[in-house]
Amino acid sequence: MATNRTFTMIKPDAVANGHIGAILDQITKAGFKIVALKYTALPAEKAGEFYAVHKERGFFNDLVAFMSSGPIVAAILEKDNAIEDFRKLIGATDPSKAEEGTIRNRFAKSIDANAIHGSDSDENAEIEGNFFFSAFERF
Ligand code: DGI
Repeated sequence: MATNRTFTMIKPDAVANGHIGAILDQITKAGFKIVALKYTALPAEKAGEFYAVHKERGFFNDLVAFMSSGPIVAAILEKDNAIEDFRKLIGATDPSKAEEGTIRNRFAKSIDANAIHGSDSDENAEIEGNFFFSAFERF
């Protein structure tokens, strides 16, 4: 298992509900090192760009509206086996199917407002990290 990186966003629902601290605590306690961190927001145009892969899906407009509805926290995380371990830590896309104790199980209310994002591949982690952070913002 190589040490590698993943990208995450704490989504507008979890930020609005006051869960930034608890989620970052769970992430760092699970062994992820924060190597970049930003409190920011995604205007609709940027949210559409970030989720361009879903643009033909029925839920795309709702997804863009939700992701641009309030501030988010973006971060790059480092750990052995980062992508797979982080997907396990956040749980299934639909929080009603997310395992007990996962971040989505604890903090998400619905499939569209599901608290957190985690990259699904090394390649996407790189693209998504570059979307939010310049070289001098990552360590
Ligand atoms: O990688 P994930 O975030 O677990 O899931 P994904 O890449 O398949 O989808 C990206 C986001 O799009 C997901 O976190 C929430 C939203 N989404 C996915 N499937 C559905 C959905 N939203 C609605 N309303 N309905 C869906 O079926």
